[in-house]
Amino acid sequence: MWQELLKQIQQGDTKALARSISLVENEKPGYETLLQSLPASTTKIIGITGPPGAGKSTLVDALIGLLINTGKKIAVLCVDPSSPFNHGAVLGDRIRMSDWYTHPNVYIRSLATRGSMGGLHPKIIEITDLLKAFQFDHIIIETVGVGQSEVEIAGLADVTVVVVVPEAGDEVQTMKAGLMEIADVFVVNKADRPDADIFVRNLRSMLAPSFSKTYNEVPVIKTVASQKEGISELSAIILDLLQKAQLNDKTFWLLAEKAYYLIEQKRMKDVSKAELKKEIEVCFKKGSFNLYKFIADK
Ligand SMILES: Nc1nc2c(ncn2[C@@H]2O[C@H](COP(=O)(O)OP(=O)(O)O)[C@@H](O)[C@H]2O)c(=O)[nH]1
Ligand SMILES: [Mg+2]
Repeated sequence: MWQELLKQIQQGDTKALARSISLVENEKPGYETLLQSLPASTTKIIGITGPPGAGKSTLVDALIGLLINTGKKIAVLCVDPSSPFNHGAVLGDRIRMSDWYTHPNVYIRSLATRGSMGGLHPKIIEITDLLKAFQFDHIIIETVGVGQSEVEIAGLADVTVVVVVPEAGDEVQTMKAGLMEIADVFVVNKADRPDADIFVRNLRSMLAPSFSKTYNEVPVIKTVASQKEGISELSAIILDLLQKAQLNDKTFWLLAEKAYYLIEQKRMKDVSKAELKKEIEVCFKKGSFNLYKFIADK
């Protein structure tokens, strides 16, 4: 079954792609074989992250509009951990990206995290790799940057775009260090707001070489996504960064990051807390229980 699916995916069958994503999401029999059969791919991932309401979906919508003009095939994965039941995210994104839902060269899929608070979707790495097998020209992943998830997206994307909005002038000062570290590009969206220029200036000075050497090349771009302003500049920068992201040290760090995450998941797969509790109880009642010895014997 998976052989047929893989063949269909490679031939550009979006229904087969959707089916294989469900297969992996639900860990249906054969999903591991399918994943292990995926051919090597060089498609790069564009990550777009930032707080809820910053205009990420609107921005992605505008970016699709630019990229599609050049005849490219594009996949978009929207991951919204703030909506465990998905409805909100799907509806909102569907309206915002409505132009593209029926376009033959665009594939949009929304995912919600299940169960966990925040963070990325548990199967995001695998789903991204399925998309890579389809041979899209660009894969865009939109995630909500809350808590740790913005750091996680950095381990997934070859180029990470952090979207922020101009707030009170000194908001930049309190911006989470996490966002600073992962951004390859900063987008100040909603630049139609009054304090946009002050905000951009503060952000730039914060990113200036005097602040830290590492950040001195992070571009800051002003956009008004709802008016499609600043999009071509952003797109040019992203394409340039993607070009530079060809096989370098970061490529292997990204793969190591993914391997680490997958190994961790695999290890924990057979561990059930309820089962542990039962075993501990038995051990404990035998007397002189030692937690470390218990773990070592596992
Ligand atoms: N004023 C203004 N509103 C915008 C801009 N970009 C997006 N919006 C609006 O901001 C709201 C949230 O946008 P959305 O793309 O869903 O944000 P997301 O949660 O980051 O994906 C929507 O009502 C958009 O129409 C912008 O540049 N200026
Ligand atoms: Mg969104």
